[in-house]
Amino acid sequence: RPRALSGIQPTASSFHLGNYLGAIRQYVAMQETHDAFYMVVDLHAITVPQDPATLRANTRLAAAQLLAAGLDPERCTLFVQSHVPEHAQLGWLMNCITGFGEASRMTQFKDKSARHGADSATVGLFTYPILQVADILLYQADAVPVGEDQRQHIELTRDLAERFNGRFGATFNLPAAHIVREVAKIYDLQDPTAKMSKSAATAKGLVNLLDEPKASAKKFRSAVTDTDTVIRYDEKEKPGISNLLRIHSALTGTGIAELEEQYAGKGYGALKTDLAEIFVAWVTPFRERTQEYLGDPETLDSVLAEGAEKARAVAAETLALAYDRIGFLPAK
Ligand code: AQP
Repeated sequence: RPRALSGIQPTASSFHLGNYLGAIRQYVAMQETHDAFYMVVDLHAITVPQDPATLRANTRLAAAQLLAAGLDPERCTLFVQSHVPEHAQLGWLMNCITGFGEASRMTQFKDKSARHGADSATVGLFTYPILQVADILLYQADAVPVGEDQRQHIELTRDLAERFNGRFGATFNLPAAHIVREVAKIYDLQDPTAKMSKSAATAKGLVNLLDEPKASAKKFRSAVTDTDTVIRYDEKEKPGISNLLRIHSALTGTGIAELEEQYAGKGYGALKTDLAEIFVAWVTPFRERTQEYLGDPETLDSVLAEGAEKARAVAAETLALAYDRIGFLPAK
């Protein structure tokens, strides 16, 4: 089986619909086709300030949501990044083969540092894509399921793997991004030209999975659309309607063309109301399952401990090979 690897940050009190459709759904599907490794990336979370108690709680919460979404510890390896020290260790090697200019071209750093203020952005935030490179290469991953915003980081991963292999001999597998076009970028419900994101301009545009479903339904019903009345997929002219159609299609499995037919002659209100109901029907059991996993932290922690053990076995082997290739003297 090919290998898959991905990670998600424990930086919020809930995942949002963009995280779910863009990434987590693919994690679940790839359990069937790949030898899959998924992690809660707490090392990445601390690239921006975190309150320790909140970070710890959000890490368990992230794991509970991943299980509630359908990850099965029997069919994938689920773990917490800091439980596998090889990530930070290989991260250092990757830092040492990355050009400063190359790292400076990462657009996410530009966006995020602008948001936090250039002077208060940390060096960790600057080098986080390089740690992500190590995350992926440690598992010799073939496929990395992510949203569109991560494409540049997967390209960096391939560049650095090729560079290392070229300098020191074949060490790392070259991975490819696994991006599902239709859900690669879910947009903010209030600003359908901006990515749905936890740092959204207004809370009204962000659909959090653990929010009260009634509140999320209201957000769908008041989604920003256009002044036309025809329900038609057109990303340029109708970004709001196109976003709603894509979400509808992803949650129901109905093709976009079929949806256009289904809503022919109906108003925007019908689409919004239906979508609100579809979302509530999906999210209600998801929230219940998350609470069940959270209610049993001992089981949750032992799932994560077993995952870390399985992950370490693979990571340690790759790190040992990379240490040898780069010329480190073996410890006796
Ligand atoms: N809007 C989105 N559409 C599709 N995929 C998305 N992802 C995030 N937003 C969307 C994907 O979710 C995965 C986990 O992302 P992360 O843990 O790195 O979270 P993030 O990117 O920090 O999430 P936000 O909300 O976008 O955070 P900020 O506001 O800090 O930028 C990734 O695979 C990501 O592509």
